[in-house]
Amino acid sequence: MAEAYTRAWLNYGPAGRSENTEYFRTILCGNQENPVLKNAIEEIKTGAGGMYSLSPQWAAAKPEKGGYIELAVNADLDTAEEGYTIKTDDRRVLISGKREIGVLYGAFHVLRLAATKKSLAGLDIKKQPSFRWRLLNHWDTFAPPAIRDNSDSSALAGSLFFENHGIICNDRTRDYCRMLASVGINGLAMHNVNVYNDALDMLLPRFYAEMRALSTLFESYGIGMLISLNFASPVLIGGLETADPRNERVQAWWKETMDRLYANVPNIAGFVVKADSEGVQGPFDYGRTQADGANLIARAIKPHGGLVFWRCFVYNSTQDWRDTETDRAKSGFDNFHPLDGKFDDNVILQIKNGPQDFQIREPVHPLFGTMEHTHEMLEFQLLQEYTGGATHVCWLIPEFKEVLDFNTYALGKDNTVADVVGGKTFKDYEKSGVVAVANANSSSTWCGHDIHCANLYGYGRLLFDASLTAEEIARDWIVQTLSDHPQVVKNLLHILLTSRTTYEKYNAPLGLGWLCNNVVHYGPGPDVYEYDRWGTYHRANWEAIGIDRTSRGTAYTLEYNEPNRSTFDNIDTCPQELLLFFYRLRYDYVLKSGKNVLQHIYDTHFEGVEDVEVFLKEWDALEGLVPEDFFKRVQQKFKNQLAHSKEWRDIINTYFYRRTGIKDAGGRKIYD
Ligand code: GCW
Repeated sequence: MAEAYTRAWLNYGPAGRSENTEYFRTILCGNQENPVLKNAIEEIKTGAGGMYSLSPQWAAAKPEKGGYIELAVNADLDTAEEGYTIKTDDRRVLISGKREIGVLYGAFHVLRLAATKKSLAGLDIKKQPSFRWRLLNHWDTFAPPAIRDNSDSSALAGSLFFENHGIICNDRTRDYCRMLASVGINGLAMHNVNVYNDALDMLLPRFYAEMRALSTLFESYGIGMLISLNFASPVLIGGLETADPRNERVQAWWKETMDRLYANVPNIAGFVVKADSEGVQGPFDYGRTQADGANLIARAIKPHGGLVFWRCFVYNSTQDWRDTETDRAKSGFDNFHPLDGKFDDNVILQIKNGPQDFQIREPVHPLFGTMEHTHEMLEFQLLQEYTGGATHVCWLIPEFKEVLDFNTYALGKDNTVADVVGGKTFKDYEKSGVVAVANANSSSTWCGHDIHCANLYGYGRLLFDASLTAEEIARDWIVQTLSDHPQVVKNLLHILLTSRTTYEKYNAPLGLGWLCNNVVHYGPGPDVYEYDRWGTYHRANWEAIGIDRTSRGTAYTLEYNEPNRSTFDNIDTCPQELLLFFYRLRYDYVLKSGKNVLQHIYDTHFEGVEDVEVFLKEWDALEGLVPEDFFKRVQQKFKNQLAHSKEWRDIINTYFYRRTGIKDAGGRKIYD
């Protein structure tokens, strides 16, 4: 564990005395025993101390004089369960929650307004989350995988939750919960979805005490505990010979194991399952379907109100590169779509945003909006596995918004991904939601890079209020974390809002993906995946590149609802930024920009590096305007990013130059 760590966006730096100051004199709350309300009171105290050097007093009755913040639970509030209102009258800011958690969210809202220097006078706000479940899946493990414990390449470094084969619950865990609650995250799985060794025992008495301590802490911040489980547990830890979902002893084992777990650990929201995926066992091993598998767990936990988050990342990971028939992009749809209506009501399918694996640009997964009778949840990745590790700034919120705004045309009507996973299209709000692979770890900056915290922050804010713009979110993060100095806001806004496009420029062109190294998924390796077993081939030769996924090729396009199907199936209407995902193109194919594919690749790789040069300059201009230690850490990161973007530029450009023998039209340096 890192000894000291930053406060990220909850630093509550001096906000300067303002009209807001007065309100922070007293906190009126009828019940300071409730753990959630207690946390709200503590948070306001911390905020008032940091921002105004005040120590507000708690009071059970209205103070005689002076400003105050009142916290109240009001079950009649006309909002969803986690909703709240904020109203300012005269000398009082009244925060009302339908339940205690709404009060806590409201308190964080007020603190955010104060920290971003907005007035608390005259407020009349009503809020409720856009999605019922706003989740994180940590991919932490009991012992960090050595190969990934690399501070440059991956945020999968040390774990927030595990150390020396044990489970951690300490002050830092509490601070993490504060951060999550401050942006409305309400559920969290600690362990990686690949569950082996010690992690199998998270269902067993061995860890009840630790799990109980954690889930109780989580609960006081409105966070439900999720547990990742291994489908083969009945064999691996249960002493049975089979994990067949139709076997009665297997069913009984799950029921008993879950009954005991629920009796000992409170606040379990559900279970995350990766099955039949990348070597992990699953129902296919017994000739059963994914629905048989999911329903097995669902039935065992139904009496406890639990949910199964069943992942759709099921594909053949032992493909032969010589096989040109199998298209991995189709596997999610092919394995799950025929099962629509076969899943129990407490099963939610957890579907990655794209059909492959968190590449910087992918089309939206075709399962969204095509399963009318099934609860669907969207899975993003905050962990920058493919998007620059702990080195490259790549702010993902603009991408997340694009995905949420994508029109699936479910039911033949306008229905965005946000509608589908928000429970508006087919199913109910209660089983709706979004999850992301988490990016925080044991590093002193939380995410291995101070600016990466903006991804975690932005994710939570966006899920709570999907109508926020990327710019609004970015601005709040900047001011809460650093400063409202115009130069700081301007430069960082530019960096955040353009960083994804910049990364895409030097990472992989036109939706191609997979030009990276294997395992760490960091750094250029244009042929590394080409002859491997993962089904992710670009098949570049001397004249063309890409896979034809149209109706003339692998027919992936047919998995979409109309009119998306036709749009992608026609090269003239297919979005340009996805052309190499959907088509095999000659290098001299001319894009709408007037450039051919090869020149586009060269140009974007040169531009990407130039963009990072600008980022570095913009950051350098902030010296003296942001805390010095923060400044230095980030400056070093930008230097590393610049060097590494050059590596991307030169390796990718040389790769294509060697393939084609065609020089850059601009005469720039491409190595032979
Ligand atoms: O991107 C891949 C990762 C695996 C991961 C898998 C998944 C946790 O490289 O490490 O396994 O996706 O999503 O299951």
